[in-house]
Amino acid sequence: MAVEHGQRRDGYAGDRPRSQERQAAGGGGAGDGQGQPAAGGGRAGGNGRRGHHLEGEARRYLADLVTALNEQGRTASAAGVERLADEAGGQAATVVVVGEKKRGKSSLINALVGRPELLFTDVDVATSVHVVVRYGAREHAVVVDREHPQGHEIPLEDIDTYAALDPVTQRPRAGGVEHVEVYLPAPLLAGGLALIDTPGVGGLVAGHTAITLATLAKADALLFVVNGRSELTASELRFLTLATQRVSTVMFVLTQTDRFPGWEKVLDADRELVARKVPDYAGAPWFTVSSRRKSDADKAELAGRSDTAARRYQSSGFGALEAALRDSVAGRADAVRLANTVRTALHWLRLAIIEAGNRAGTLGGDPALTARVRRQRDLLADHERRGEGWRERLERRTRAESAALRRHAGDRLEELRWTLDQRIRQGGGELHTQFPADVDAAARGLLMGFESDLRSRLSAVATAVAEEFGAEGAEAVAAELVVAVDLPPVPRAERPPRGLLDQVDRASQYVDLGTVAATAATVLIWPWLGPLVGVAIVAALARWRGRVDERANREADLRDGLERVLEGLRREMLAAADDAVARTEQALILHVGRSLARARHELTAVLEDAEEALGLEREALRARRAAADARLERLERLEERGDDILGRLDE
Ligand SMILES: Nc1nc2c(ncn2[C@@H]2O[C@H](COP(=O)(O)OP(=O)(O)OP(=O)(O)O)[C@@H](O)[C@H]2O)c(=O)[nH]1
Ligand SMILES: [Mg+2]
Repeated sequence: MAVEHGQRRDGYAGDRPRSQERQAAGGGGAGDGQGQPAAGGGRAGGNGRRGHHLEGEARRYLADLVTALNEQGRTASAAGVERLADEAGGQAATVVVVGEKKRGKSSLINALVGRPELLFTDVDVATSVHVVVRYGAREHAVVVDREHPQGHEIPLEDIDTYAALDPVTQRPRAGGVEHVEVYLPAPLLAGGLALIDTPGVGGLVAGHTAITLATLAKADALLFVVNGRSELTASELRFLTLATQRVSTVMFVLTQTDRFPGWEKVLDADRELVARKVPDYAGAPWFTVSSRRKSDADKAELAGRSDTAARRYQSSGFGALEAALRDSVAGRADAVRLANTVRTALHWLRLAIIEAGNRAGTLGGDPALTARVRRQRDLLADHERRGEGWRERLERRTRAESAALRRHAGDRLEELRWTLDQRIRQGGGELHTQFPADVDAAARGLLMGFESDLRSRLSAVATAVAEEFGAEGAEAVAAELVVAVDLPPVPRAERPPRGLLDQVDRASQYVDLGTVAATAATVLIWPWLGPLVGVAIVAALARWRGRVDERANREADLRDGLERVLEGLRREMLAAADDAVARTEQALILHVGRSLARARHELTAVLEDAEEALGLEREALRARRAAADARLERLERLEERGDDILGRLDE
């Protein structure tokens, strides 16, 4: 949704009726929001989300599909569809809010959720860790720290104790905090959004920026916050350049328009800078807002002064921004997730149709069918004979991925060395006290990014293996990869620690990988990746931090400490990668073997049906044939319905 500078108008798009929408008196919003319906309200189902307009239809469809699959005796597939439907509903689109220190990120989030006091915004108190703000029917906050990797609850008023820098020492008020999660029943969040507040880009330079970038790679959109005082800085532009490799949906928000009268000039300069320095984002929309006015509107609304509230809201510029978040981000992510779910469910349905067709054909005593089934059995036998062959191919592929991962780890470590080295060169009074925290956060960010890369590469390997069989007609292998996730031999992590990345979920991740098997692969390999950013790393970082702390007196000591941290990181990353690759390879071998056996079992059953059919009376055969045909027709009608929903979701 591109917003043209110069077309300033605004629509009241909050909780109030459309009749209160008005053209802006000027100055406030730069957007095209035209009074979209409110995002508020809850949906039955407990998570408070309102979801995509086709969600109800898609869910009814999936429920019918589950019934049909169960009737057909395909209970594992039915359970798979149910699980996918559950997962598709609960995920919010994630928006990461980024910007230089003190631009107004936290104030913007407060204004978006209608809670001016939620995140602290004192002039001299900066955000120190990532804060995820998401929907929750019950208001509460959770801190994830070194002592509580599963999180512990705190009152909302205490958020600043865990997520703020001490204004005097410029160090975090509480040590060891990984991130904070805040749950609120705010209408915008109920519409399917989660917002992540981040420490300023120019603050703890390398550290938090690395974490923010890792988060971005899994997020649905980046909201980049600037203010009306000054143009984009070099570090902001550098961040944006790095961001282009990770997220394609970006929205720029110029805030504090009530405070800086010269904001229009700054806006022009910023747009020009982005076009020149970060051309990938040249077409991204800009919104101009005042969080102060939005909060004032909320206060007036609470006091029952609706007209004043509507006026202030309009001049705040939030109408356009909220509409864009709801439609372009939350709505789009919902559509992608629903489409993925329906697409995967359709794949299972098609397997059921093949089976139903086979059975109906068998009951007709069709000799061609018997021959075809025999051929399929031969094909599977052939697969098994060539077992050694595919294993070798799999090994070659995993070796290539290992090598790519090593290169990737090396590149990222070099990038980190460069940034931390710059930090040492910059010097400054607080360098020695801040450096360990910088290194700590940077290392965590690096590992998060590495984990993402590892996961998507291994998913790609699993997909390729499944497709190898799919291509030769044994689609069951791909489906079995999914179904097999439920079977016992797959080791599952006890309860993986609650990492920041788990809070972020990108709707398009399945789409990138394409097929049903990718879904399977993502689920399959997850259990081994949990510990990567978990306990072992946290403990190792604590050790390294201790060492850096001890001797951080001279620049040479800082560099010395840094080198040791980088070396430790390299070792940990490579070991984790080798382990995950080896386990994935083993799992694939196991699952493909099992899938082949199961597919053979099914085909044998069809053959037995065929043999039995030959011995049956003609009359009895006709009745069974009619029932089988009716079942097949029902399934085919379901397929048409699914294709139709998919077509509308993809529009
Ligand atoms: N007048 C006015 N002041 C604002 C507005 N938005 C933010 N501020 C003020 O600007 C200052 C910085 O706002 P924050 O929201 O803390 O900024 P931030 O980007 O989260 O800062 P860091 O967490 O330190 O990076 C605070 O004093 C806010 O009260 C606005 O729209 N209008
Ligand atoms: Mg802040």
